[in-house]
Amino acid sequence: MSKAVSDPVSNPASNPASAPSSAPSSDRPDVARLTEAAAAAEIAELAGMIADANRAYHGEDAPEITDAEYDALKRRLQAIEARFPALKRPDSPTEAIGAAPSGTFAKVRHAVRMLSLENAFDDEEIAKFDERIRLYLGLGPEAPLWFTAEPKIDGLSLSLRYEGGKLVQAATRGDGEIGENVTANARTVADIPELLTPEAEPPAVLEVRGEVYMSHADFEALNTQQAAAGGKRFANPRNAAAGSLRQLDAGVTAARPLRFFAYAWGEMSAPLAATQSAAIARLKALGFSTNGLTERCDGPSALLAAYRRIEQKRATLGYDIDGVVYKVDDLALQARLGFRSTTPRWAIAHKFPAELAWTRLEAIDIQVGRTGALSPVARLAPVTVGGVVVSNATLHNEDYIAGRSASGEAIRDGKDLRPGDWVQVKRAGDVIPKVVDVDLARRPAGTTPFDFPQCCPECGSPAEREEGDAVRRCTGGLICPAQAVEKLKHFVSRAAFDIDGLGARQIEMFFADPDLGIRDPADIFTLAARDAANLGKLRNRDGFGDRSAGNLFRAIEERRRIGLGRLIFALGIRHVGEVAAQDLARHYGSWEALVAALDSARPAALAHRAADAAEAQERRAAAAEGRRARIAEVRGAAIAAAAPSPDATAAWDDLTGADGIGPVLALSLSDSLANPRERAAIDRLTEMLVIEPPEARATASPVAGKTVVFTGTLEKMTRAEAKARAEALGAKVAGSVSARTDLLVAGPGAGSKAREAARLGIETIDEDAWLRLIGG
Ligand code: D41
Repeated sequence: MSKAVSDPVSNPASNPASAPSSAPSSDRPDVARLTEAAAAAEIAELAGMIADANRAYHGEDAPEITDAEYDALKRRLQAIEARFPALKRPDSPTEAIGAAPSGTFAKVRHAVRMLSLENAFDDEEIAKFDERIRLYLGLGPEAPLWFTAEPKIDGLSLSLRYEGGKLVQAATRGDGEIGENVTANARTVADIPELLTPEAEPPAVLEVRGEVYMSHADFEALNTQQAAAGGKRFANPRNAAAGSLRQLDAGVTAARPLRFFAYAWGEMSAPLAATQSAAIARLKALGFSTNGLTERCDGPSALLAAYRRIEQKRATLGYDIDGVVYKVDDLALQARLGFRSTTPRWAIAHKFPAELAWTRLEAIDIQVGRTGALSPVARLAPVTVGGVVVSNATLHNEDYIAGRSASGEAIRDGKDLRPGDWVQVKRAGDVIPKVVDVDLARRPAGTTPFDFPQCCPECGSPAEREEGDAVRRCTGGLICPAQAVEKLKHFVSRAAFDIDGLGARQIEMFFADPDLGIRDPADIFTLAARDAANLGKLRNRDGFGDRSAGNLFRAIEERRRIGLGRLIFALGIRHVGEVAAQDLARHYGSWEALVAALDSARPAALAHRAADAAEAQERRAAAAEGRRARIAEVRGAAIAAAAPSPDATAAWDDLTGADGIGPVLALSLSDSLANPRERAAIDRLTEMLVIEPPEARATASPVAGKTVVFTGTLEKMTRAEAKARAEALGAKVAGSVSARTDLLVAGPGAGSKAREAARLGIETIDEDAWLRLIGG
């Protein structure tokens, strides 16, 4: 097909009837003659063809239809929607203003992870930031410690890779590890140089990181233009920048006035400089825009002064900023400080205060989440807060609505919230807006306090609150459709199974369609087989064509092989986040070992649950009687009464002793695997998977997997730094010496621990030997 197709809407008979099925067919009836049923069928078909075309455009395979054909498909869909507005789907491709559905760009693994920033909201947190760094580095309060302060641009971060001074790749941040390849689009941004300035001697490999943003003036002009063309307006410059960068058609990005500030770097074949400020100057020399308001500051008071100066200029900058970023200037110190799981210890974002607005609370809706939590949501009369129209806000939980905290203290001076009230809404940066105050003087007559539901609004099961939990939860488990669908969404999410083409939207559609039989995760892996056997046909529904169905089946097939940590996280068990899931994976090494340990530990888990209940009761009794609670005694008695076997106790102790695993998480995990319905669903799933063992952390290091104890005085680094570095190299750091200790690092003044190590025959070295061992 090379011939352009004339507009099938205005001239339906102009195209010969030889077009393949993937092209806009010519023999479609005049829109004016369509029955409603025929229109509904055709809308689904056209949406499927457009979705297929979008995927083909971005997959390996070349586009199968021409641009003109693609436009014709869209125009016909628009024409049908115009005649039958009631049939228009909220996710219609005619509504997409740019933001391509995620998953249509190729994925890119960042050579060096893109970290996030810790946030601070007040001056005190900045003083603590400085203190923490001094403590970690072992610097006294008087030792010089320089920082940089720079505006925090409210855009989206981008990583640009240069090889031999030439731009070879641009990737969005994504989850920090994997982003999307937007190279063609980035090349159209004027501030992004195609070639680095040769005179500045660019390193052979250099990844430059920074923020893509849009100025206020360009944003206004774009919205005026969008409105004139009948398109949707963007809510703010940030959304406009994101939507423009993530265009499938780089030609569209080129027409959007995007800008870029460079502020950091990833992989490099040679260091840029010795300090943050010099590195930024070097980036400028290499051809990048850098922010001219960046300053060097010698401590917290200078940082706060810089913050005030930047805040003063905020309104006249001409682009959005949402705070000031502080970074340790000396790059050698940055390297020593390193990072926690996702944020560097050497940087912090000092955010500007949140924006506030008053509006009417129209209704309180209850949403049911993955773990059954009933979350109240405020439906608001739309109001602009800090440049964004807000119509929903979180109300946290039932106590928050009632005007008291879980421990009974007053919130908002005890004022409750009722539908019809005038409420104050707060929006801080990118966080979800909150309702923070209510004006009782404007409360309409005849209102009553909000009656928080005692039953799940989705499945009718009782909704209960556990001891000490502010949240009321649906007890329906997987019989609750809301929990089931949220669990499925979590299961396919990016940090879990991350199945291409199967996102939250598709899960909603599949779940709503009983014929497809997607109820729990295992059903995803039987979808292709059932489709082949004509049981749950995916094709010709929900916008899926033959090709897109095939692509989805392939993407699902690719995920049959899954890492143990991802699998554990994907199960969506309460309290088991990404980090804990990886910790569990490393601790047990295999799915079978984890399950066997949990089964074995179950009686001890139940004993601890009984002990928790006894402890809570004892605390209440003690408070009432004005005496001290006998917690250890009561717990001991409860556990003795349950009498778990020594094996069960050992399995439980091993679980709760694992890195990062506490008793709350352990109980939640134990409950999930002991629940017959959940266990059956999990067993059915795991039988269909190939579960890969976790990679040992930093296996190349000589201390990986070793248990190390530090004792005595360390002279070259603080205890915190020693522990963090050892852990970064894959070692476990323990507080006391036992038979499981592999190595004792003893400084001057080492006492009982050194003697215990000698008695057990454990290798003992001094700090210098330790530094030689870990290579510095
Ligand atoms: O202007 C910004 N938005 C900005 C973001 C900045 N000036 N500096 C940043 N520095 C970092 C580190 C310290 C991690 C290199 C950042 C960000 N990160 C960042 N932006 C979004 C996530 C992280």
